[in-house]
Amino acid sequence: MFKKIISFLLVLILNLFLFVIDTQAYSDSTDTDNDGISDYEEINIYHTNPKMIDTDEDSYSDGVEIVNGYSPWHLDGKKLVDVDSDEDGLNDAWEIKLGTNLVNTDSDSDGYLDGIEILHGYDPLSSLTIKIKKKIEVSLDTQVLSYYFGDKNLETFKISSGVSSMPTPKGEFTILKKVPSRDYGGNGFSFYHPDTKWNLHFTSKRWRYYIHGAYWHNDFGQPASTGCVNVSYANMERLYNFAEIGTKINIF
Ligand SMILES: [Ca+2]
Ligand SMILES: [Ca+2]
Ligand SMILES: [Ca+2]
Ligand SMILES: [Ca+2]
Repeated sequence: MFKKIISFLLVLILNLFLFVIDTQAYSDSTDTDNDGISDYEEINIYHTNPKMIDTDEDSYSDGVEIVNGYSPWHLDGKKLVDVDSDEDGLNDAWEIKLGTNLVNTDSDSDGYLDGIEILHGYDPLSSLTIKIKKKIEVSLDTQVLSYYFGDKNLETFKISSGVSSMPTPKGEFTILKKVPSRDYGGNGFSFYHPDTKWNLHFTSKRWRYYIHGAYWHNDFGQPASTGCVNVSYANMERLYNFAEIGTKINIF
């Protein structure tokens, strides 16, 4: 009888212990340093110091940096999209959005780097070789482009489509070709934009249309092109690297 009571008590204590661990790990919203980011998120997602309001000591708190898209542990005002803390080919902003680990190069331990998995369209959180769909959406009404990995929105920004006399075609397209650099205009045209970087060719209906970088204007948010979708250089390089031949584009 005595043995039974002891073992019952032991099981009870063990369960209580596990419950405490569980609660601390999954529902702790404590914010010890009061910087707007919970201890749990600081430790498990952002890898900042939960006891220090300003981990990189650049005078901006961890919370303010994260909300505004800056890295809380890289100095010099570096944006999260411009740092790759674990050098796995996936920037910190996308790691956070995708739920991968920004200090572990291979979040699902399947032997493939997080960045390589995104590049080829595989799930960086599962070792199963199921393809994840990539998708680009362009709204001509709002002059906004968004792109997605599965249902996760990676980036959304303003673009310039064709002016009313030379509109960008609407419809469902796929990327036919990736062209690192090409010239636009020249002989017989009223403009010339040589060495334009990051060109995604999506249709040859009537003309050859691309989504491409544009360095000769900064009018994003309003139509300004001769039919292509213009994207700032700051945004186009990441989109170009992300997109694959066959990636769907929806222009509406
Ligand atoms: Ca905190
Ligand atoms: Ca800081
Ligand atoms: Ca990673
Ligand atoms: Ca992996």
